[in-house]
Amino acid sequence: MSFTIQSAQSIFPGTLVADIVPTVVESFSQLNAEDQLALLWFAYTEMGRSITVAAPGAANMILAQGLLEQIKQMPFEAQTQVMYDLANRADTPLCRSYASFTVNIKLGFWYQLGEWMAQGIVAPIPEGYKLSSKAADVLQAIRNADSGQQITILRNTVVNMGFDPNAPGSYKKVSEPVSPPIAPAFRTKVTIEGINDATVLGYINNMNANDFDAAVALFRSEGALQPPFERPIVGQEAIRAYMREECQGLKMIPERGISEPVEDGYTQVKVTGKVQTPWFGASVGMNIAWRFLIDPQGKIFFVAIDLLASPKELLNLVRK
Ligand code: EQ3
Repeated sequence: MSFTIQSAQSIFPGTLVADIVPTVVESFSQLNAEDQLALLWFAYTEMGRSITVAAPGAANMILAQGLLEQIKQMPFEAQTQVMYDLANRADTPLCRSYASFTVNIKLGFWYQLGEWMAQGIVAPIPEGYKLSSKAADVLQAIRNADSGQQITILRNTVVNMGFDPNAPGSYKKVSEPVSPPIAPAFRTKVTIEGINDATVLGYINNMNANDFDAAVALFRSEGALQPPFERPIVGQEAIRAYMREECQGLKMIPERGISEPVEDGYTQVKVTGKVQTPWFGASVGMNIAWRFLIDPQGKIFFVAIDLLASPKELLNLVRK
């Protein structure tokens, strides 16, 4: 039997992922716009007490500046309407512009609105606002999640806002500046207990160095990368576009792994560890598994990145 992208998806089937994330994102999407916005405000301010969000780099925010300035000039009522429209995914020019932003610009856009809400420049959530009981349940579910899961929930709700006339997952976004790869002399090299596979180590080291061309070259031309809770991204070009958009400044801290031969000369490798995003730095380490399928030529045929259900899963390196 030869592997297909579909059959590769089920390597290491015993990996327990954080199902709480899609479940909460789904219940969130069923709330009305007012509750969604208020809930995000409460969740964000509660989280802000324990973890700090880094302000986005100015260069990246230039693309959202026009829209933000436009909102800043509006009276409170119109500002509130814009936020409702975004949550309702209304078809307005502003919602279309928002949808054309990359994930990081969307997050930066809300980060700025949040700052302005706190300063009274943008319409705040009314004092004493009472969440519906459904929304209060969703907030409680977010509280029960660990910090890595919480920021993923927040991210996914924000990403879904606005009006996107294109197919979901198409990477024809407004591009943001890409920082150059770290110079070879300054690169760090990871060690992973139980793993000495050059492809896997090369993947992590190149990702940590922002060297996406080198990381993509490790994939087979029709290879695939599957981000948490998403469908596989297939082919080197699509993977490169995704990495330039989503992987800048990520810090990958793999800890341990297991590697074993499977059929037709392929090798499956599971690595567990942490990933930090530039937004939260070292204050949030997401518990992650990478499930690689390496072909007989040493190229990545498939890699899935999973957000793990609990820290205990970091030690789950069994095959089944
Ligand atoms: C203003 C406020 C608060 C209230 C208003 O009513 C509504 C909204 C929306 C508000 C604002 C909310 C804000 C500002 C939310 C900000 C959230 C942020 C900054 C979230 C950031 C999350 C980042 C995450 C989850 C990054 C995860 C990255 C991972 C797991 C990377 C994994 C990968 C690895 C390891 C690979 O090997 C390949 C690539 C891949 C990316 C998959």
